[in-house]
Amino acid sequence: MSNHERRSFLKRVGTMLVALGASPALIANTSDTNNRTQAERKKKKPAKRYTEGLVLSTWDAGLLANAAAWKAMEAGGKAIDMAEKGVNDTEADLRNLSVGLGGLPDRDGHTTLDACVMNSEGMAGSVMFLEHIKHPASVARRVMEQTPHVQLVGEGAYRFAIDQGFPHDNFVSDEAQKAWQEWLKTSQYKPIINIENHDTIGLLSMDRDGNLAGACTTSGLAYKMRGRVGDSPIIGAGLYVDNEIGAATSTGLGEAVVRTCGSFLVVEMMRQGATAQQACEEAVKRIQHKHRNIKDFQVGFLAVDVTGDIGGFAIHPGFTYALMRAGKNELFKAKSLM
Ligand code: SD4
Repeated sequence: MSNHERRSFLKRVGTMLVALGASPALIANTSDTNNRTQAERKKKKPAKRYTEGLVLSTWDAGLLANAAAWKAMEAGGKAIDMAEKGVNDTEADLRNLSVGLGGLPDRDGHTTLDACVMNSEGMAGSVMFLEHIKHPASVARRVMEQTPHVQLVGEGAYRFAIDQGFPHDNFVSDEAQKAWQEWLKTSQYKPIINIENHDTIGLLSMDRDGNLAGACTTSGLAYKMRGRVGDSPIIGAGLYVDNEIGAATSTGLGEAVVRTCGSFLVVEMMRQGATAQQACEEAVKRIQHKHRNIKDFQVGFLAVDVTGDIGGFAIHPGFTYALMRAGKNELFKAKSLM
């Protein structure tokens, strides 16, 4: 929005408030706040960007994903290439029960995949409820780069993938099918923290130009209802990247993250001055505030800001994350609320 457009927008809001009978104090406050934020923004020195390369990703599988992302960077890749190649590595691991075609199925026995990506320009792509395609994150990238849309779902996403040259894959994981058969005996839906349902990969990448991108990919909650979509492919929930501020991703019970726009919230907190760690903690606290049953589910957030400062926080202990920078790739245990 240009200054002129902003001024006329504020004028219109003011007129609207008058029409609605708002008090002069409220009207003054609206434009005051705006002026103040603008002045503050002008005063604030631009943060010094981290330009040595960084990859931050969820859970233990993040170590291998980070290494793949780093390799992509060494090969001249940008942040978005790092993000895609990193999570492709996890998607290709058919033993992973939470990501890719090896993931645990829905109640009807079908593995359905969700993924999204965001690049440094703030562009986004996402696929949901996608079947028989090995690399949903790469399809999400094609949605971002080859279509005017952000999200494609189910049959449409599948057809798009096939049109784009992705092969149909009939892989069925024996392990996942066995687990589903076992589950069918009781058909009880009860997410178990950290064990049964959580290994989604959310990966945040920073290239040597200091630009940010991210990807998130999952088979979603085990034994979910057919058609259920979680946070992972939802821009602002499972992933959010703002190259001026930072990036965030989430894992855990997607419904809780969607309800609170989790990753967007983390990035917005950083915009308001919170550190990456404080922002992750605030987002978990927001989930706590909005849910009565947080002892029954897990959510974890990761964040990085443009200076390379990182944060990670979860509801329960047990959330691990992998951080690679300066060529060193390490696994950490996130702090938690409980
Ligand atoms: C979902 N957030 O579909 C995902 C699940 C998850 O590791 O994180 N699994 O709700």
